[in-house]
Amino acid sequence: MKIERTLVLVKPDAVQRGLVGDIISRFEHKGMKISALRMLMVSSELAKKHYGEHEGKDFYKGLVNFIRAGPLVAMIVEGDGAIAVVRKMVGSTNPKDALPGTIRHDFSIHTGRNLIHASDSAKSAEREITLFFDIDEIIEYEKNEETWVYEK
Ligand code: D4T
Repeated sequence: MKIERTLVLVKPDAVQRGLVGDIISRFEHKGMKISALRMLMVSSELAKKHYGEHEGKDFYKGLVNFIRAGPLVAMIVEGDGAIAVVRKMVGSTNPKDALPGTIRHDFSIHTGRNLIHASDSAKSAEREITLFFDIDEIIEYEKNEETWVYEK
């Protein structure tokens, strides 16, 4: 078992469409733990840092504007192999390619409005968690259900 933490952003489109609860529920129902959670308006500086790898691409400006178009919900999701598991639950970048049962498939249709971000590697997770959370905002706690989620 390898417990990992990953950064999830419930993007402004999901907040406006009232999907925050449904999205959080999926991770809770999977048996994962939320170890940090907050709603925020992303600054221009934070948006540019978060999407730095896409600078210069034709969709970059739209992406940075979109992530700042309204409040988003940032959270750290924790669990066994969480980085890959959460990416799988999120689905392909283009919702038209995302498999049924994934968040992007089930709730969205357009790449520029694909509801959610999740870290794509251990390195990205570490970088992105530090961008969105201070260390003292990450809460370590036991969940009573864990013996019913994991065979230790
Ligand atoms: P994020 O980073 O939001 O979890 O998305 P992905 O990891 O699935 O995809 P990505 O980094 O390649 O793209 C980041 C972000 O840019 C938007 N986008 C992407 C877009 O608007 N047009 C495009 O052509 C692409 C490739 C969607 C997600």
